[in-house]
Amino acid sequence: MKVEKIPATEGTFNLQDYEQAYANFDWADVEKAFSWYETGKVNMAYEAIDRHLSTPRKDKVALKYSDATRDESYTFADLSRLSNKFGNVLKSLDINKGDRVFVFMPRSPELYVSVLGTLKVGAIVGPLFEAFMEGAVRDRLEDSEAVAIVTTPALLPRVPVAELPALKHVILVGAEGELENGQVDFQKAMDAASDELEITWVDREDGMILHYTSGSTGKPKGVLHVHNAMVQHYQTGKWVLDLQEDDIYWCTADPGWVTGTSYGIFAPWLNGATSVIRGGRFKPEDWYKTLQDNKVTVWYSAPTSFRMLMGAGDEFVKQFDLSSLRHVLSVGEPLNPEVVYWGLKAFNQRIHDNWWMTETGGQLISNYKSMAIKPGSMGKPFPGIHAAIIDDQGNELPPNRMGNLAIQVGWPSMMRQIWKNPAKYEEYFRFKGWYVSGDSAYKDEEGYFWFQGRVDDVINTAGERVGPFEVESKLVEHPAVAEAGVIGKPDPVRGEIIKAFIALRAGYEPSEELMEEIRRFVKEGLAAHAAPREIEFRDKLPKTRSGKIMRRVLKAWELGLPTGDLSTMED
Ligand code: 6R9
Repeated sequence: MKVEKIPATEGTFNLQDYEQAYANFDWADVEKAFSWYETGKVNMAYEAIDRHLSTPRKDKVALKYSDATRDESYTFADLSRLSNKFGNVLKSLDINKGDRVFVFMPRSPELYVSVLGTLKVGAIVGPLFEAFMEGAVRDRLEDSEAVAIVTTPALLPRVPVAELPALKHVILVGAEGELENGQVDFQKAMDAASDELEITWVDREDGMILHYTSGSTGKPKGVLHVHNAMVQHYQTGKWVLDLQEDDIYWCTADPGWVTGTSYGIFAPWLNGATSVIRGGRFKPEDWYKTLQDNKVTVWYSAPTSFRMLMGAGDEFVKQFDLSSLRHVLSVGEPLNPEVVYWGLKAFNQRIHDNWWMTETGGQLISNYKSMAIKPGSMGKPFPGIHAAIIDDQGNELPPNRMGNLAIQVGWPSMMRQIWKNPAKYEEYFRFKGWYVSGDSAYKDEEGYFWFQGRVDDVINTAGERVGPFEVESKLVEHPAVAEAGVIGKPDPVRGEIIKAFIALRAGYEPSEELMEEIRRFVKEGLAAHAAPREIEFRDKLPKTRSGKIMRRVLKAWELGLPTGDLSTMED
């Protein structure tokens, strides 16, 4: 296959020669960058924030936050002080090392301070999307036996406190009026807390953050990362994000998604960069203004956002001065070549695609500034990462053969546990020595990797991973729904949209109104992004003899493709 290449760029980038860097790389060398290399005292929050206080970065802006009503800057010293205070708030509630503390609120400085303060007392952070509805919140808090949640009065009704025996404290940001037993006023507690804190030192292998993510079956799984992940966050921040001292960096991801923590919190601050955080919802004008007004130099976003910006038109972009940009990156789903060419035209930047997962904790395959880009490819493995395509027996395949994208085990930010589910964890490692991603891909003869799809049925809509099973389970809770099968249907803007095939219960007739009602039911019961944009009523759904809905058959029908082997399908 002949593919066009966009030539390498230069600049301040320090991975000058990929091949050589790859050959000479050793994670052990990266460890020397951390203070624990000398002191033996480990804590992610210390390395990301407090370590900089003995350097000129102390008074540098770490967090530049804005939304419709706020515009605030926090230095590394400010974040150190505030997270110390929050650490003391948690200590006063007897929250300690290993306890799970969830954050459930819109992006705000308080959210970032809460994450850092939680880490400082050695507790494990569990970030949630503000869009989660009660059921989604319950599943996660229940499974992890969280002891505290930081949230807002507006979101509080979605926290089923009475059904969560382990949950002892609800910390309310923006609390008003009388509080109930177990509720804490964030601001009052912060005001009263000392800004000096004895950081809880942990082991590099101790739990740090718990991200719940969807699989194709069952409930969401809790992916546990440890403090040692910082080794990967730091070095990929240097070589993939290309963070330099004077950069103004903007990662558009919410901390509810792993990109919003690994690369929205850890990587930039470990590298001492200024991080821009924009609150509120996506609006093209708002985003371009954020880039322009903050003079953003490094911008990390997702294909779905780039596609929406592209959709807003080329004339629109020209109204903004985006000349500060020097490096643009994308993750979350396949980056269409069309979007890469648009980036060149619209703001004269290559968009650098990279690939990784919640489970991998950090970037594994990337396009680097120093490398030619083949639009449509995810790039090449990061130094220290051995990626390969393996067949269903675990054998490595030669170039240009599609198979399972797998990574040799042993990189610093690899997940260490699926919370309380060792069997699920082991499934990823079913071939000795390999982590199997669940994605299919191939590698070309030059070592570039090309994404092909999910091996399982997980849907990726606008960068959000949605397990079909979760949506189906919610659908069948509706009184009119007998059975539901949910698939991702290719969509030019969102990557995929959720399409539901529904068989109705007797006595119910298909109608527009019913469709709307069912959609609303999922939206309110699960999350807005999980609600099916398309619904098709059918008399019967294709199922296996053991009763599993055959999504691949639904998908084949939808796309007009051959259905493949139907031997397991019920009559
Ligand atoms: C970081 C993140 C992981 C899944 C992954 C794959 C898809 C991510 C991609 C990509 C094509 C890319 N994905 N990056 N597909 N090209 N550059 O996205 O984590 O939310 O866990 O999703 O997303 O299918 O397996 P997560």
